[in-house]
Amino acid sequence: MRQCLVIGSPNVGKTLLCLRLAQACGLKWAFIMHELPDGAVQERVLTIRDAMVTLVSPRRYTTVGIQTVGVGMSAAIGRRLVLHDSTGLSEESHDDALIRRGMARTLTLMVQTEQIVHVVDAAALDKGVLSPIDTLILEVSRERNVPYTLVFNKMDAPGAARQTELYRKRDRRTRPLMMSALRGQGVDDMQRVLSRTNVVN
Ligand SMILES: Nc1nc2c(ncn2[C@@H]2O[C@H](COP(=O)(O)OP(=O)(O)O)[C@@H](O)[C@H]2O)c(=O)[nH]1
Ligand SMILES: [Mg+2]
Repeated sequence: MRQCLVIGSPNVGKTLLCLRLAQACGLKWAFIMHELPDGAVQERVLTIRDAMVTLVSPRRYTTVGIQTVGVGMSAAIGRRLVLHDSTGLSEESHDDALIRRGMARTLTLMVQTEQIVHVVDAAALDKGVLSPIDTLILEVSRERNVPYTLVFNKMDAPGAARQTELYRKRDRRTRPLMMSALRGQGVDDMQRVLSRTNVVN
């Protein structure tokens, strides 16, 4: 089973993207293993719908620690992928020690994982430029030379299309995959990319 880390800043839609992907793969239930920053493991089985209500939130740092969602890719592909949803990373340290530990665990996984999905809030870009933490994630991923996908999420939000256009003019090498986890748009593309190996965009 291929291990894939879903990484990015807080509140960019990482958790919703994981659940949308599970839904697109036909899962009705999400088996979620929640690794808490203190090392304890909590297992929960939720319907995808309940998971969306419980785990997706406009509050920053709702995901503390690593949430693992097993996603069965299509039978034709016959491959399984394990998505590790992670604590949002930010440049500044956080007052809460649990969140700091969650971030540290995310960084550890970034250098160990077999595949990286890097989620960015397209509407939050400034003049089409990635934030310092997103630039760091992109550079480390390239150094690691594992399949890497840059996802521009929240394409439904005002300004997202313009920011994406500006980004593309600056960086023609990295082709972001555009999606709206909220509306479920772009999930098929995501599935296609994840089911191929050795994809680096
Ligand atoms: N407009 C818009 N909002 C989204 C989208 N994806 C996620 N959100 C919202 O962004 C907030 C954070 O989502 P969440 O998945 O918890 O982000 P995480 O902190 O990166 O895991 C929630 O209020 C979501 O409903 C999207 O594609 N478009
Ligand atoms: Mg989350």
